[in-house]
Amino acid sequence: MAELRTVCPFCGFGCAIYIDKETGAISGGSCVKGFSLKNFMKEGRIFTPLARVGRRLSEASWTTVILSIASELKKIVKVYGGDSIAFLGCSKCTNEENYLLQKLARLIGSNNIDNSVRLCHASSFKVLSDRLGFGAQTNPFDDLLHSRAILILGYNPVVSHPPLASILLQARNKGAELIVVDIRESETAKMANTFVRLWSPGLDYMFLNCLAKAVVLQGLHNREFVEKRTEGFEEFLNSLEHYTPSTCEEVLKIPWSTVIRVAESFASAGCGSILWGMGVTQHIQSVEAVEAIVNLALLLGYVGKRGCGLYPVRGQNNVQGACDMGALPDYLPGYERVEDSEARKRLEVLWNSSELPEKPGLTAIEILEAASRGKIRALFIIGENPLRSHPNEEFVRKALRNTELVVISDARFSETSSYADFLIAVATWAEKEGSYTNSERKVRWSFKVFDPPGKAVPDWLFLTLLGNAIGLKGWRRYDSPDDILREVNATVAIYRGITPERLKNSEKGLTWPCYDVCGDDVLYTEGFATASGRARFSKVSKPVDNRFKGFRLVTYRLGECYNTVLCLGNGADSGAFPALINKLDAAELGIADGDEILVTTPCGKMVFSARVAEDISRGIIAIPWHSGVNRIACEVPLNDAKMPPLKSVEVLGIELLRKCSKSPQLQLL
Ligand SMILES: Nc1nc2c(c(=O)[nH]1)N[C@H]1C(S)=C(S)[C@@H](COP(=O)(O)OP(=O)(O)OC[C@H]3O[C@@H](n4cnc5c(=O)[nH]c(N)nc54)[C@H](O)[C@@H]3O)O[C@H]1N2
Ligand SMILES: Nc1nc2c(c(=O)[nH]1)N[C@H]1C(S)=C(S)[C@@H](COP(=O)(O)OP(=O)(O)OC[C@H]3O[C@@H](n4cnc5c(=O)[nH]c(N)nc54)[C@H](O)[C@@H]3O)O[C@H]1N2
Ligand SMILES: [Mo]
Repeated sequence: MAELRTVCPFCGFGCAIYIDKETGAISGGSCVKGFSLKNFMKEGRIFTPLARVGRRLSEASWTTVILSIASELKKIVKVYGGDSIAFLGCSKCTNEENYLLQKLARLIGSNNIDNSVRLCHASSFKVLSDRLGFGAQTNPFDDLLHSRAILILGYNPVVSHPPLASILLQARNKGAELIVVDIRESETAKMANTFVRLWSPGLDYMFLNCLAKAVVLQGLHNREFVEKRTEGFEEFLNSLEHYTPSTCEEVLKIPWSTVIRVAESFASAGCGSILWGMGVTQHIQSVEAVEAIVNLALLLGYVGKRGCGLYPVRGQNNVQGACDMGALPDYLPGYERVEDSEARKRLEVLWNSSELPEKPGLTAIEILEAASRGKIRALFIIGENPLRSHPNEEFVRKALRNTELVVISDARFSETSSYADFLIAVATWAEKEGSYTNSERKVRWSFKVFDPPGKAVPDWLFLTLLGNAIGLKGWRRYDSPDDILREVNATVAIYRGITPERLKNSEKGLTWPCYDVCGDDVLYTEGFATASGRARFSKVSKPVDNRFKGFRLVTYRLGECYNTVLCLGNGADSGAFPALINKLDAAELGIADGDEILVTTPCGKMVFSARVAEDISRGIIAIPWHSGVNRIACEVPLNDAKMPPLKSVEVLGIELLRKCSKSPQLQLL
């Protein structure tokens, strides 16, 4: 068999990518990112481990690097304790690597471990696990073909998950009603039957509560489902009293008849799904918004059935797996709570370790905040680029500068990697093997096809050697990803049946929960995974007038760019990153298409090129986040899931800097 199966390293849709070992030919990619894989993976690589000598990073041997990190770490733990160490990562690494990373952290005595979910779907995770049982998508993607109405909020799959957009298009062609809610007419909005443009960012929870009110007023809710399968309905209904047709009209600035029309078409479909993305989660009110999504689904009985699903579509290729493996400050592997002494005891026995730390650790932004005050003495960054991906570059820089020991593992040089004391050169896609879990909870094995370049090694090997060198009680030398996955099978109940043997032989993958046999790929068909077996409604908060003073900076994604790593055909200086502004706002500010503007936030200033648009709400300046705009985003306030407000940054001013007729330019000040 010359062709080997891998999993695409980009998004959480997780296309299978096949590589012919002999010719190197690649097939299976279904979007522009996937098509770029072969060349892209070779760019900017780190070939050898590097250690800081004075101001420079110099080549060093693996032995020196691992022994030096181990010895510095031991000194720090001895003086300051295990919780002075923190870990960021790694939604790009395999399940086995994430499992090892969190084990290393916990055996060192630290629960300060988080991953990019904190910038992404942490609020979805929190609400879904609290209300339904599992912090995950309920149904597979193909199931959308059975949905008769599909509500999409703050999510642009045409750009972010193109193969899913194809499924949505098929569903629409089969007669499903596609309803898209966004603050601008996104590519996905263009294929909708109904598009609702919100006039202000962060308004989704009120829109959803108004939809729920309309459903109740029209008597369209599913009484049988509510009665048999849920709890907390009365309290929810009482709290919904604050939402009346007139308060809804006031806060949403859309006629009540529009709300009724959307509610009716979604409710009367009989079977519907809800998809949401960063436009919902990266806001201060995102926990309320996801609660409102769950409330609406429960009200209509749109969960636990084929064609009725909740889809917080996952961003990174293994962000689901990183969470499943417990790379989280408050959850052990398999979603057992850190405070649960029984769960900790079970792990202590399995790991043959001494006592595990019992207090939940710091989340990602809290880790950097503590680091900026010198409270984190050693920081491990495994496959993240916080200097670009986290808000407020100056804040991140300060955190990196004020940390004694910074260990960064990456496959390529990034903005952040220059802050490393030790830079770990690692293997990436197709250069290592292991399992990944996509947004559907589907676990698949990705085979090794190529050797890593130079002296690079897979993250799991680095971690296993480091644990050994530190001499952690309970650590053991792992020989292969299979070896680690076997320990995962023994530790994580929902992965018990996902053994290396089964997984390697499974073309389509195995979906969790998979105790001994893998069950249905639709969650909650029988009961919810809560203590009572019922799903819980959330009370809603009062509507508030969302009027912000001045502008808000909103970020979004481009199809040809991937997070901080990839921008095909664009350079940061090519003027490819325009700032969208409504044409009426632009006229008031004297701005024309292509003009250079200065955007000021409480966290900095940056120059962009204006793109005057009609299809974006007023009071918003929307900028692709790949542009480096996080330089001026702010890290606070955090929402209830400890996420920063990446989609609604306060803007202090927008100034016209220079009239430009030529091609737009983006410059960093
Ligand atoms: N090409 C490409 N694909 C990717 C990525 C990439 O960078 N590039 N990244 C991957 C990752 S990590 C993730 S998490 C996913 C994210 O995928 P998406 O969630 O689709 O990402 P965004 O474009 O950031 O945000 C989605 C939409 O939210 C809208 N929006 C902003 N504020 C609001 C609001 O308040 N309300 C509403 N209703 N809408 C709002 C924006 O206009 C945008 O259209 O994509 C993954 N796939
Ligand atoms: N303003 C604003 N900011 C945002 C967002 C936004 O919408 N707006 N989106 C947020 C979202 S949804 C996310 S998920 C985050 C993403 O934030 P990050 O995870 O920091 O971003 P990536 O660019 O995906 O960086 C991943 C890094 O992992 C490395 N890598 C890849 N494979 C491996 C591997 O196997 N091992 C190791 N060790 N390294 C590897 C890559 O080279 C790269 O440097 O950004 C967030 N930031
Ligand atoms: Mo993400």
